[in-house]
Amino acid sequence: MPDNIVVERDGAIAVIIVNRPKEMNALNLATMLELDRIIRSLEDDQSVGALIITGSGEKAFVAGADISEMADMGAMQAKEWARLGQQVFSRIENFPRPVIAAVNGYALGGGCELAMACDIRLASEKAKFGQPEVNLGIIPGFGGTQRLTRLVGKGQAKLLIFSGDIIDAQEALRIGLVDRVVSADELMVAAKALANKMIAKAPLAVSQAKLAINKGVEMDSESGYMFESEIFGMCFTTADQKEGMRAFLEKRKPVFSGQ
Ligand code: CO8
Repeated sequence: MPDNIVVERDGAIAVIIVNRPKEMNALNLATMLELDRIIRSLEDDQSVGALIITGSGEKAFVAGADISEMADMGAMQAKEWARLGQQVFSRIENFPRPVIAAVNGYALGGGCELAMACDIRLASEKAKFGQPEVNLGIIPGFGGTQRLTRLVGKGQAKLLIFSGDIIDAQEALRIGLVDRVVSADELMVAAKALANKMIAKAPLAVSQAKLAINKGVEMDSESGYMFESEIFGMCFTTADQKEGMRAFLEKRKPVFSGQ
């Protein structure tokens, strides 16, 4: 049986490839469970400094949840399927190290939602984005109504979700749905260069900054500032803070230990 998810290692980077190219990498239940298992195992693997998530083949990142599996679902089953997807995507969002989506083609429905669960979205100029669920009589169910609204604001989120429009990478960049657009040939090189740049920084500082942003955005500003100052103080208990500041003062490059 072919793997629905393939993991390739390149140094400290783990590249997760959704691998159902004939089905435009649509997420069926088996693929979602495989993704969950892989993310859990990578969480515990300290040799992994960053993840890149991408799709197999030329055309699609992920074209959504698998429609053939959903067509005959009842309400309870659909709700459970949505909850499972939400939990897996939250696990990706809260992965303790950086996660980059390298969006190589269609990122529709659950595919756009998967990209939004990543920290940073790098898109090929061929990438296309949309939440076309209303064409199927449903709404986004893997966190799209929440993450898209937080990323691009209510107006643009409603424009995309109510219209089902598919937008190109430049428009996605303009509204803030993606963070950088590169040529298709450069996508993986650019994603790996970005991952390696982050991996070279103080690892605890990067993961704590991620925590401060992800948790802080759910809080009122004052609680967010408090949370930030807690984490800021905690950084001063690390060897990497000592090393980073000492290296600056000694005019040399820091050597971080991740401690
Ligand atoms: N599910 C299942 N199969 C798919 C999907 C999908 N989402 N997308 C594409 N495929 C299949 C096609 O059926 C086709 O199969 P076959 O070769 O057997 O006919 C194959 O992939 C190739 O697709 P096309 O022939 O359609 O290729 P095109 O290049 O003409 O079009 C598109 C590419 C534009 C990506 C087109 O396939 C498309 O519109 N796909 C559907 C996109 C979509 O509607 N996505 C949203 C799905 S719903 C969703 O994601 C909700 C998430 C939350 C779920 C909550 C749980 C209840």
